[in-house]
Amino acid sequence: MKSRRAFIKTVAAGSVAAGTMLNSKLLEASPIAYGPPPSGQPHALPDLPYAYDALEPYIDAETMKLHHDKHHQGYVNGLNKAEAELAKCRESKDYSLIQHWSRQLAFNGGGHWLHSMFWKTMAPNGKGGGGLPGGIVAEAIKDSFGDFDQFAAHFSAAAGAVEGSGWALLHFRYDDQKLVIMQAENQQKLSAWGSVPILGVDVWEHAYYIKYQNKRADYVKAWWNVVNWGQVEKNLLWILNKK
Ligand code: MN3
Repeated sequence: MKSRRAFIKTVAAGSVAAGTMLNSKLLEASPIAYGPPPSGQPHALPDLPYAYDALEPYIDAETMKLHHDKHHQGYVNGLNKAEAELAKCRESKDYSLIQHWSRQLAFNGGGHWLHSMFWKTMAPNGKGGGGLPGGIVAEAIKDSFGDFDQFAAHFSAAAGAVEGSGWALLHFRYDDQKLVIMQAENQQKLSAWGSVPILGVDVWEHAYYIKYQNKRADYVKAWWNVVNWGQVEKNLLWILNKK
């Protein structure tokens, strides 16, 4: 029988090996959001995959610049700060602010992940953006919602009805292999475990107010013209291949 000390040593060595494997083999390949930061580096703002004005006239350049450069950067900074503060908690064994930093981790981590996905699942209209999904995404939508029009009406309604700031999200749910539409308040509340988003629309006012003012429904209607269904398919295929 192993001594307690030897057991701890074995478990610790296993943890290191597992961490290395996760970093290099699994997370790096994820196409959905941002992928892992370079080893030991803080989280970083990903580049937009197109110019600020590329989604005009549906989403204006000024909104895109502020949204990406200021808002998304803010979530990246907040996530790095939360992780640094949680590391300090572990070092000092002072957990008096654990609730605050745990909340910051969820809010800013959610913001960084969702925005990274959001930029990638849009593309200029006619150049990867808009139209209808094909292939496995079309099949999955039919299987889960009946047809595309029913899916789109449901999704738009969910986006329009988010209270305050948040998102409408299309998730893949692992256990029954269905697509489900959920809302998220802020960046992190109201979605269920066991599923992962493959598409989302940001309905915080910062996402549309300059061009659309209070007309969120008009913004969501315009957003369909820039949805990058090819990226949504990549997201879904990646999940299915990782099962
Ligand atoms: Mn936003």
